[in-house]
Amino acid sequence: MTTLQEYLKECGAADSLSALILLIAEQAVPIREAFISNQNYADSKNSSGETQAEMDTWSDTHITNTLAASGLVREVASEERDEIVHLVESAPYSVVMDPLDGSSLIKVNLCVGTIVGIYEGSSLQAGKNLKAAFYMLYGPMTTVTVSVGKGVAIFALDKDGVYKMLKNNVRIPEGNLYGSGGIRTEWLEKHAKFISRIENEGAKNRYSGSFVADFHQILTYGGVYAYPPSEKQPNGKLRLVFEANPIGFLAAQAGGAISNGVSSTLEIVPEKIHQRTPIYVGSRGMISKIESIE
Ligand code: AFP
Repeated sequence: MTTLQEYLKECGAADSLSALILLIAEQAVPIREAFISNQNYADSKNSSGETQAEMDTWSDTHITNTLAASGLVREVASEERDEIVHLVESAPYSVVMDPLDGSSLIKVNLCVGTIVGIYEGSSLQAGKNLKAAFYMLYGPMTTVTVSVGKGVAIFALDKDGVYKMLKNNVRIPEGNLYGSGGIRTEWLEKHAKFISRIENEGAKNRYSGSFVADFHQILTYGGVYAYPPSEKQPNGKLRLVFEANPIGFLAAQAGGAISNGVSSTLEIVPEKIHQRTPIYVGSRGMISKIESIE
């Protein structure tokens, strides 16, 4: 079975990029071990004003320290920090990350993950410029879903600590699942129309509260994950840099798409690190439908 390391080589990824991906992917082991002693919320808020879980700050510190020691990273932009962390100025890569996505689900032992994007140069670039994007999922298995611009592949961590390929050339089927964030009574007309249209066409609702896990389901079965805008949150809840861009890159590499409801978020050059965006990500048919509604 092809290992993650072999796959990256076959894709022609630069040795330094492969080393960085493997280094971050290896951190799934200590992150998983830390769940048991970091079950609670911390007394802190992140830059978006959300209460941080102990695992948010633990994973953020752990991965940032690991990146600092690697010598491969120029900047780290993390959902859990106000500012970009500047490391080695001459280093080739910048890392954007949500170190622990879906952290409200830790207490209930549902699936959460780590989302990562890697750019050459600085961290505030359009998502279409990503050199690599991947996420680790801490579910029944520990998996890595990765793209270095040559399609998408999924690997599972075995008992010897090696990521072995589960699936190559992953394609998002058109599918019929949807998961939408926000409160139904606060949905704007466009989003409400979209959801009722796809429900009338037979779409079934599945939403957990962990973007990365919900996206993985859409990647596998097809459909759409949405976090829409509302009057109170005109840009929705999710973040362009840490969440939309890496996941959108993976979706596009799997034949799907990401949109803010009007056009692709992968084209947007971020103006600030914690910029939010409405998100619709999934199969191409679903994304065309939301974009076609006035
Ligand atoms: P964090 O756990 O990293 O704060 O992210 C949670 C999240 O951004 C995303 O993973 C979920 O899909 C979404 O928020 C859930 O939001 P609601 O609780 O409003 O449904």
